[in-house]
Amino acid sequence: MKDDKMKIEQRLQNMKKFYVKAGDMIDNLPDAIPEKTRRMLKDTILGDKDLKKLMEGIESHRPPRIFLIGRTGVGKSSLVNALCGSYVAKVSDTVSCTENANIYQCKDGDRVLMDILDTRGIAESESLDNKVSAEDALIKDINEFTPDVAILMLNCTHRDDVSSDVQFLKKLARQYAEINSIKLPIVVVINKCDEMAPTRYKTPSEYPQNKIEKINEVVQYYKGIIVRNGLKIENIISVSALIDWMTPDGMEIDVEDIANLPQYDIDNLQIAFDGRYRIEELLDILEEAILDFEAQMGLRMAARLTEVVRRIANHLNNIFAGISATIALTPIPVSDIYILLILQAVLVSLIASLSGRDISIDTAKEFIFSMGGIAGTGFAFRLIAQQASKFLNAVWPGSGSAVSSAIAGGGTAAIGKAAMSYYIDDKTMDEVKKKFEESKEESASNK
Ligand SMILES: Nc1nc2c(ncn2[C@@H]2O[C@H](COP(=O)(O)OP(=O)(O)O)[C@@H](O)[C@H]2O)c(=O)[nH]1
Ligand SMILES: [Mg+2]
Repeated sequence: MKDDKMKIEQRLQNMKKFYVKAGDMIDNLPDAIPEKTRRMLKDTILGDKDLKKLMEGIESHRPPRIFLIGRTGVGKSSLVNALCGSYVAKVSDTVSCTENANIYQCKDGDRVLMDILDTRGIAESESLDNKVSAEDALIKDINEFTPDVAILMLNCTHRDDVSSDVQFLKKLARQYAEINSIKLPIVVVINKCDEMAPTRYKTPSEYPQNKIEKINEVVQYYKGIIVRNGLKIENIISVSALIDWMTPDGMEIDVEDIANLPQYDIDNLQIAFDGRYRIEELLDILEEAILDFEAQMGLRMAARLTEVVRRIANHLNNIFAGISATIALTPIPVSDIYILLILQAVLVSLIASLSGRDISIDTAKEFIFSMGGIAGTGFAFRLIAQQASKFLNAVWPGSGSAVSSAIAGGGTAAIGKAAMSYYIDDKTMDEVKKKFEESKEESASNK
């Protein structure tokens, strides 16, 4: 987890370099690869629209600006950590706008993950007299912040009267739309679901039916208030932001005490217990609610980098499997099998680079050989090619004296999936081999 976190910046840099790397690799393929195949590789990979869009997202994203409104203790700070999957301290000094609001940045190293405007909500304003002017001042602050999305946080464990906050948001949304000519998307998040009875079930997958039903009743209750007040929202969801943290040496620590820890411990906090409930769904909802492409991508980069990587890798895998199948439309004679091997090695190497690792084509070949239980060390590639029958039989039994289109496509896809589970999901070699066998069987049964 922590390892994951530290590598975000490096991984993004690697992914940005991906196109350059892919181009270079194709340019430097051994002469034995026909010009036609090279061109197909280049055109298909570098010209792919979906891949381009994903790359664009990496290139041009900005931290999403999130406006959080909810009473003290409802879990606003915890939600930010839950969304990021790590303890993201507020590094920047909080800028106090009004007595009720402050702005801070969540950071991972030097990288800003999110800009947050945090407010206790209008219900907590001191006096009624103050309320009207405080409200106007707050609306001014929020409009200056121009949030991409507003999150109203409510508490699942007691049914508060939240009408004043709902009315406030309604007024805010109207002004926001007038000033910015786009609507302010509002998402309602009902937190602390884990504390609903029976409270002993904290692990989301173990929530019993009666707990879920009680949670849903609260959702209906709040929904009623929102509808009666005429506030338009994008969505409403019940969640738990519960995460217990521990120091790198395994000491569990109360959230309240985190600030007292040595800085090293704060920077390296780990998840001791993950009680997060429906946070992935909330991320989907937020991504959908945020209208700005760059902010949407920013949210993804902050919260779901591994998913982004997996998506790109999957897409690459399909492209390479397609190319492999195409070049084998005329069955590839065993003596030319290295064309396929090189293609697969390029695929493995690109997948590794997405995971933040820089591996050579030779290392990629080693990886492929090991899938067939063959140690490739020291073999010249040509030599391996001469042994291709043996290799093929180990990797794809029954491929015979020539490689058909289906075998080539399925085989490449299986190698790609194996590379993903090794380099992206950090599985052990044994697990990867198992995965490889499964993928092979899958593709065999699809033939
Ligand atoms: N059980 C449980 N506790 C939570 C949850 N979210 C926050 N808390 C706890 O509630 C307290 C207040 O949370 P905090 O994020 O500081 O609330 P904020 O004042 O809205 O920022 C802290 O002790 C958190 O650990 C949750 O989903 N479940
Ligand atoms: Mg807070």
